[in-house]
Amino acid sequence: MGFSAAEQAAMRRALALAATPGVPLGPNPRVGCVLLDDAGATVAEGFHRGAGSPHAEVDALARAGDRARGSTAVVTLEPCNHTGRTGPCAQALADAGVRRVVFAQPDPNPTAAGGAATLLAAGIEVEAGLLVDDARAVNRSWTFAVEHGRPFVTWKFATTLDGRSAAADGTSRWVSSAAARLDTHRLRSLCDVMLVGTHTVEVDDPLLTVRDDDGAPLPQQPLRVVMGERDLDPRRRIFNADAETLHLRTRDPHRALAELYARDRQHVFLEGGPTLASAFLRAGLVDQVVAYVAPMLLGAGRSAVADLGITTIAGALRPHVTDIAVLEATEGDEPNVRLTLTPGHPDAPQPDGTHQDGED
Ligand code: AOF
Ligand code: ZN
Repeated sequence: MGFSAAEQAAMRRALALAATPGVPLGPNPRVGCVLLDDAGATVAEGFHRGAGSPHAEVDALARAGDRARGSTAVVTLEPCNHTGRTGPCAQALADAGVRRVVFAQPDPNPTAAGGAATLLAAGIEVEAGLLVDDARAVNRSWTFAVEHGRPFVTWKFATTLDGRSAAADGTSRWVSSAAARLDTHRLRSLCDVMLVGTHTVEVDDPLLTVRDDDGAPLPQQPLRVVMGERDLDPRRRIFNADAETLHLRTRDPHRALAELYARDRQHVFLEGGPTLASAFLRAGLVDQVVAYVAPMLLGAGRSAVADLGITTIAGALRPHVTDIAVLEATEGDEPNVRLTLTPGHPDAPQPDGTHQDGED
């Protein structure tokens, strides 16, 4: 069999539909669907607009009406097989008389999977895998979270040339440049959790919201999460009305991530201090590192990450650099460098197999 040129073009279109700007971040993946007639012409298009709204296939079927009969459905994700917030798409496609279904990514969600088998049992031709890598990339955090049973973790930190994140007296504003801070807000907006420890809340009193160039909070905010066992002063800025806040009374990264996954969270932006960063690194629970390096020297002060249990150079963690960007200088600033890295071998043993607790 294989995929026709029209199907390949339709899948590219479906991927673009899936990534339509403005769809809110939420528990559901982004999905696009294009219905083709026998000649390969588009009958209708659809996409998913977030949890609770119709799935992409149902959206396209509704637009096609009777013209869906005999068509080929090109979908970025395996049609679902379950009744969740909405009904099963596999059944909807069969009921509409669709002849053939081409999808990119098999649904990794055990609750929803099985649509391909249902379609085949209904006598519909099914082919999978077209542009699967692109489809996974559209829903990178969702795919990761569902496959690993925990959110993806991006650890972000700002450091001086000598690896310090605060001066000896504890002051840390501002290590990175205005351009770097703005860039951080852009990255925050791609995540659904901002995570710090109780120590950071006590010492820095951060807002942890996503703000625009003028400092105004954006309408959609990640959940602010503080982990650690100590009580927090309710007057801290993190408890203001700009976003929701959750205090997780644990110091264990595994437990924190399990709790966040249970709350449908898929991408954690870890901005805690050195102890929390160290706890996540030791537990092997950092999936991406974003480091802003400022041309500044302190010579003393808090290091960006606490002890990792590494005593010799051979034991160093050596993440791979996946991107280097220069954030151009603005008035009164020097250029900063942003390094993006991934842990070298996700399954490689960590320097210390046990996970250490952290509270900052
Ligand atoms: C599809 N098409 O457009 C989407 C699918 O709670 P529900 O009912 O919205 O179901 C969410 C699950 O359904 C989600 O985790 C994923 O497995 C699948 N999403 N499936 O056929 C769609 N958004
Ligand atoms: Zn569905």
